[in-house]
Order: sequence, then C-alpha cells, then structure tokens
Amino acid sequence: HGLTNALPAALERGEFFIEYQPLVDLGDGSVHGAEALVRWSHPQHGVLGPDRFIPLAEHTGLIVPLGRWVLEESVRQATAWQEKHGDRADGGPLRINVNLSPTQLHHPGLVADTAEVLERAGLEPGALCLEVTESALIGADDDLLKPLRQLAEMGVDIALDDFGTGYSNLANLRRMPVSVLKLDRAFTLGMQQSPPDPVDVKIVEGIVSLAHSLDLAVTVEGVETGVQAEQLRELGCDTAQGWYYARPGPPERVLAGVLGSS
Ligand code: G
Ligand code: G
Ligand code: MN
Ligand code: NA
Repeated sequence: HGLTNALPAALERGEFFIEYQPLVDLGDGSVHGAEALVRWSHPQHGVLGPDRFIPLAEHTGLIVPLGRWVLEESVRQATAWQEKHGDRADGGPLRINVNLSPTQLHHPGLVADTAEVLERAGLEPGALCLEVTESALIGADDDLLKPLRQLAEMGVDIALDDFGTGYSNLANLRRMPVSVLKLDRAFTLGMQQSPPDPVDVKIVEGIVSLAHSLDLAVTVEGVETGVQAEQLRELGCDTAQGWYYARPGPPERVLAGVLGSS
C-alpha cells in the first residue's frame, strides 16, 4: 500500500499536523479544553483525515512514534494555552484530550513516555486526558489496565471514547481507571428533534446517572444544534463537543473560544 510505505518519511518530513476541537462546559458555556485530532498534509492527495492513515499506522507500528509526536505537540500546545490564559472558568486547567489507539496502549513505554512529555513541557498531569475507545478495553485484563492505572495515579484522566457503542459490561466500569465517559454521537442524534427521542432520553439519563454515581464525568460528542446542547445539559451531561460550538481547527481558534466565553 502506497500510503503505508509513505508514513515513516511523512513523519520525518513533518507532514502531520493537529487540529483542535473545543470541549465546552455545558453549565456555563465556557471552554473546558480541546481534543487533538491529527491530519496528514499529503503532498499529492491533500489533507487526509485519521480514518485514512491511523489504521495503517496501527498495522505497521508507526502509530507509536506518530502517537508520541501527537502527544508532545498537543501537550506543548496546552502549555502555551495555560501560559496565555491561565485556568478554566471553574478553576481547573484547560484540558487537552489525546486519542490513544490499542497498539499504543500495549506499548511498554506508554507510562514513562507520557510522564516524560508532561515533565518536559511543565504541564500538570491533570491537564491531560487520554481517550481510549470502549472497544479497546473490552475484555481488558490486568496487563492492559495496569498502565492505565499508573497513568491515573499520576493524575492523568482517562476517558472512554465512543461510549455506548462497544457493548461493554457496565459492571466492569468499576474496575477501570476511567474518569470520563464520552457518549457516542449516536445518542446525541436523538436529541436533535424537539421533543427528543424518548428512548434516547432514557438511555442518556441512565448513563448519566450511572456515571455520576461512579464519580465519572460525561462528555457528549457530535453536538450540532443548540436544541441538542440544551437537552443534553438538562439531562445532566457535563461537557460537550461538536460543530455547534466549533469544527476542529487551528489552535488559535480554541484560544478565541476561551476569550469569547470569559
Ligand atoms: O479527526 P476526525 O474528526 O475525523 O477523527 C476521526 C477519528 O480518528 C477519531 O475518532 C479519533 O479517535 C481518531 N484520531 C484522531 N486523531 C488521532 C490520534 O492522534 N491518534 C489516534 N490513535 N486516533 C486519532
Ligand atoms: O475521537 P473521535 O472518533 O470521537 O473523534 C471525533 C470525530 O467526530 C472526528 O472525526 C470529528 O471531526 C467528528 N466530529 C466532531 N464534531 C462533530 C459533529 O458535531 N458532528 C459530526 N457529524 N461529526 C463531528
Ligand atoms: Mn476521541
Ligand atoms: Na468518539
């Protein structure tokens, strides 16, 4: 595969870049942080989204150095935001959310690399949230959970991404070192209509109640309208992300959101 073969040189030539999508506090509309989303500026094919190359990078193992670059770059960015704007409206640090794929989870250097990246940038661990998909943790044994526990002990937050699509055993949530559930976009779709889809409302209510009883925060993805945002806020969701607030974009736009909301 041509794209696969081109990946290592692309990383060396600096063809990857990161877009940031703001995460918004549903309570007061202030910016909570941002998710880092990697793109490849390919010299022939133009800008490629992660769906085009992350699976290839996973397959070849290049995801480890690529993921480390994404982590370094986004932690550097978060440090810059912190220096420029200080804390969030509610007092905590602006968050940077970084996606981890299964190969990265299994890589023995994950915990030490993450600690080193944070240390070198001078970013407090509580400003970093690592997103792991629910499906990557299905049937997770202690070997897989141990590095996540170590990261959580360091103070790094772990989010379960695409939550609700992976058929996970809800009882298992208790033994997972997770502090955030990211509700999949599928659930926010039913909130687009007014009144909202009653079944989706029940599901979201149930998930929020379970999450809060376990001391987990709930983030909703794919919020595209104000009606959805209002309904999800009423259902008790904590933070939201989606085109209604901002599309993924350059880091300055997250700063503009911070300024605009203060
Ligand atoms: O960028 P887009 O909005 O198209 O994201 C598509 C998917 O790609 C997301 O669900 C996300 O999980 C994944 N993704 C984006 N950036 C990264 C990254 O840096 N590392 C990994 N492993 N996955 C990513
Ligand atoms: O990590 P994850 O796969 O959840 O990444 C989020 C994905 O959802 C990215 O591909 C991002 O571009 C996309 N996205 C973000 N906000 C919205 C939205 O409001 N609507 C839709 N349809 N997609 C979104
Ligand atoms: Mn994600
Ligand atoms: Na997701």
